[in-house]
Amino acid sequence: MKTIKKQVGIIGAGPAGLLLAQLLHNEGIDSVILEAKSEDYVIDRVRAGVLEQGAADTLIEAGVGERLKKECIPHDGIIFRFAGKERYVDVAGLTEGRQVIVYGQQSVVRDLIDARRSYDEVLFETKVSHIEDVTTDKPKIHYEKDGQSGIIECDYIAGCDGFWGVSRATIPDEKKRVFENVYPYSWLGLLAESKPANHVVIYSLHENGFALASMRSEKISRHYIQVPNDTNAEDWSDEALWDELELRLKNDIDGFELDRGPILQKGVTPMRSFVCETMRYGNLFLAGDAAHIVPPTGAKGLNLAVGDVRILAAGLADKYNGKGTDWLDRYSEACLDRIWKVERFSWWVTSMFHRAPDDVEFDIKMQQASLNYLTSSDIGGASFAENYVGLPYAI
Ligand code: FAS
Ligand code: PHB
Repeated sequence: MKTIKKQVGIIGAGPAGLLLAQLLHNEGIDSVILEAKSEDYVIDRVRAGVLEQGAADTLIEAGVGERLKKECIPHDGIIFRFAGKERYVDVAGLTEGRQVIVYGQQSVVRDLIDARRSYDEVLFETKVSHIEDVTTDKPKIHYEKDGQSGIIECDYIAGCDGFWGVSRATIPDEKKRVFENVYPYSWLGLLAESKPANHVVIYSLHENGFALASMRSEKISRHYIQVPNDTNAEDWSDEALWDELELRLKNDIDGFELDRGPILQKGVTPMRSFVCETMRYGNLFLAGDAAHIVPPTGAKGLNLAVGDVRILAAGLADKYNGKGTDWLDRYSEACLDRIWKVERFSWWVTSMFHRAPDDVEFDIKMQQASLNYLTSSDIGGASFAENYVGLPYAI
């Protein structure tokens, strides 16, 4: 049985694990990432697309922002469509110039993997079976690779293995509390070779349900519609999907046409709000989707992961540089303070733009009135804008 010794063992090569490894590397701390899937699978996964300004700045400061700076699409605002009205929320104007940055998660993950390549620190197709001794100062990660089993012996374990990973399950039930809300609808998303519907993202509240128009570049669009939970993407022909998307985005407003093109990928994303309290158990630290899930309305999933690893990297750097363990000791509490605020924002935006099966007419009136208020009041708009561009990080 092969045993590898490292300061930090990281499970999962998603944005959380990869960015943590980059930040630790910049602090001279060695780590290894164990990823169950292949490199191509991890890179080809179509997920988030909108970065908060702070997340983009973190990637640039970490030294993996060259392509981001060249290819990203900054947005100063967002468009809301509802009740036959189109309203522009001047996010930059309401936040002294802060923006959101459209740059696909696939690109973020590729940039981070490229940065790790020369250090050979990402073990792909390496599945972690279990973790042990996390309450000792020599926790161990047990993994399987090419039919062989091995052990990573380390000082600290970062559980960045997403919602379905092994890390959170390692924390005994009596040591954690989980809070969850599963929404009675999902998103059917598509990636297409077509011109974006607008230069900023459009959120549309339609009686048939939510619709969102986004992009990845000037030639690649990313759109979503709300669908029932048991929907199978193949149930929707491409034409029916474009028709419904156009109907909901148009929202009875004249002069709106949606450019159509070959659909490259489509898939259904379930929607849940989920938080695990605590995010630390002994020398195991959870980060990203392993500890919390937000519905994608509000585009916060990837951005929350960045907030976690900024604190974890700072805490580990302080520890290894002999500056004490204050940030490690406060890790869970510091992360959860911002996480619960972002969970609230994501739940609020989701509730404002989606039609629940048991909604009555009064509910849609309330949604329309909420949108009418926050798009006709600078104070209301500023509250949305401050959250959309990203709340301040703890560190
Ligand atoms: P990730 O899930 O990205 O990465 C975890 C990694 O751990 C995976 O690569 C997995 O293979 C690996 N792993 C799991 N178990 C393991 C084991 N036992 N051994 C080794 N490796 C293991 N956010 C948005 O803002 N907008 C969106 O449109 C959007 N769409 C999404 C669509 C989907 C289907 C999903 C699931 C999420 C979406 N998100 C979206 C949220 C998304 O961006 C996540 O928040 C982000 O990927 C979280 O990053 P990580 O925490 O690194 O987890
Ligand atoms: C995306 O571009 O994928 C996107 C944009 C806004 C969201 C969610 C996803 O709220």
